[in-house]
Amino acid sequence: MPTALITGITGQDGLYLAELLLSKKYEVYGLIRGQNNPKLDLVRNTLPEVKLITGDLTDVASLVRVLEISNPDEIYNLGAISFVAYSWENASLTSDVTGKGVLNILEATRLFAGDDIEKVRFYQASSSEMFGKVQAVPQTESTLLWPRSPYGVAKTFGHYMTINYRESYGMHASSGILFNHESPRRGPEFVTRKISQSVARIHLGLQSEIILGNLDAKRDWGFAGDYVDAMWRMLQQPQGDDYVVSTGEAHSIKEFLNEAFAVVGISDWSKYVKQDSKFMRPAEVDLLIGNATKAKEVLGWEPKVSFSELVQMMVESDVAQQQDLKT
Ligand code: G4F
Repeated sequence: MPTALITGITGQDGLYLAELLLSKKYEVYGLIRGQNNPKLDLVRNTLPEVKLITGDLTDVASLVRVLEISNPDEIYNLGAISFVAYSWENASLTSDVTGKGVLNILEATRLFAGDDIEKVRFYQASSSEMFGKVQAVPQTESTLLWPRSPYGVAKTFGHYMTINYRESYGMHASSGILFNHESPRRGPEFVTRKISQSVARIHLGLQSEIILGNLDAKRDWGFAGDYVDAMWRMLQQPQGDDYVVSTGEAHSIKEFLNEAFAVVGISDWSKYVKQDSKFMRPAEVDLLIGNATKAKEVLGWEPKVSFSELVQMMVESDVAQQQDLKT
């Protein structure tokens, strides 16, 4: 039975990945940051088979201890401060966790594995946010990185560190450059879930409007459940490498609104949507769209859920959830 350690187990991707690995008969350990984590009960209730260990990406010694306890064959580093807008207000903390945290777990792995470093396989959750002010459309593994947020800069550091450990120590280290991926488990601070939850509440008469920022920004949105499968496939390859994971389709926030309101039978949503500059960003990334040809050819990976199906899944889930809360 292979063993996997997942950092960021309480997040959307952590849960989907743990489910996938458990279905493949892995023993799964999850790193948690100890006290007062509001999502801990969610993991305990949804996936009681996952073994939780306390540690912190900013503390190398704690990571070495976690590796000694879990003795993993595969490490999935999904832990990060992942809300881009927050990273301008907390740039230093974001750099410590999202950037230097990657170095810490790579170094802890090197210390833990010693001469057996090639036996431990490592996945780094890199991000399309690294492309920022895009230098080519669509973006591939070799497109120049030009991050536009402290979060993007931190992810870029983690991406290059992962490559560096692969090249310096022969580590089986892969970097998945994942474009936006969403689901009913997405946090409500992200725009897709903010919209799906608000549309559900408007439909049920619980809310009158949604206040958003830039409606023209475009994203390449896929389904998180599909994307964790790409992570696993990367670690089954003979060598570590970098892969773009995306749908190859970009849609604007306005298109997301069209689809979401259509699910509850509303075609003209203009009276429900307001804009406020507080949701605008100091620097925006306007056209993220990925070319996942390499993932398709090497990993045999393709997205299964379409944009319309994703929006429908999210709105229907939120309608059901809001109805439950009402009763
Ligand atoms: O949903 P978002 O906050 O996601 P963002 O910034 O693209 O980041 C997500 O995807 C990245 C992959 O590229 C991940 F690395 C990252 O961790 C995260 O998962 O914002 C999407 C777009 C932005 O252009 C933003 O300006 O939506 C626009 N937007 C418009 N109104 C809004 C809002 N975003 C949020 N969060 N809230 C709004 O009211």
